[in-house]
Amino acid sequence: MPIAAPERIWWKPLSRAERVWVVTGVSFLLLLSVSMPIWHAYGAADNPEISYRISPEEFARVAQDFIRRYQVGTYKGIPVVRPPAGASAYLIAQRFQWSPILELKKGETYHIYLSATDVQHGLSLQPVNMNFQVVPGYASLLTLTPTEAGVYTILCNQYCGVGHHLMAGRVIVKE
Ligand SMILES: [Cu+2]
Repeated sequence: MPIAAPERIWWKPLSRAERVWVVTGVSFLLLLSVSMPIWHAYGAADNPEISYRISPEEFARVAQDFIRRYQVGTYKGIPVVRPPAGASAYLIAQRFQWSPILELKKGETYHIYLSATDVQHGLSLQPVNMNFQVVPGYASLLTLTPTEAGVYTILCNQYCGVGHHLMAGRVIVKE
């Protein structure tokens, strides 16, 4: 017996459950599509961020100069650096650490250049939940003014290798 050809319009009739599912799915898709540009324009989710092209070697060199100039100590082998208010600061992401530990002053504004020297990393500043992509070959400029004193943790949230889960750094904000 030959195999019967499938019906041309296989989804007819559409059951009630399927109809509810399709309507829900499409509504949600439209809602998200519309809210994205609105959120971009009016939400507070986007941090102003400018990126510059820079080779990993050049970034490492500039960051090391910065560390040498403003280093005030060492914590677990990582330099602790206190940039003057208004200064440019540099933060290197490299498997599997963030360097240096920045010591900032509450209420002052800093220009922090962020880049990776090996692979992509993700900067997640906790507990304030600020997230930035850290890409080798690009320095991203974050201009920020800490509003609360404390010790903040930087976690890597972009898988970067076997030590990824150990890649934690810190930012210290003093009164
Ligand atoms: Cu990582």
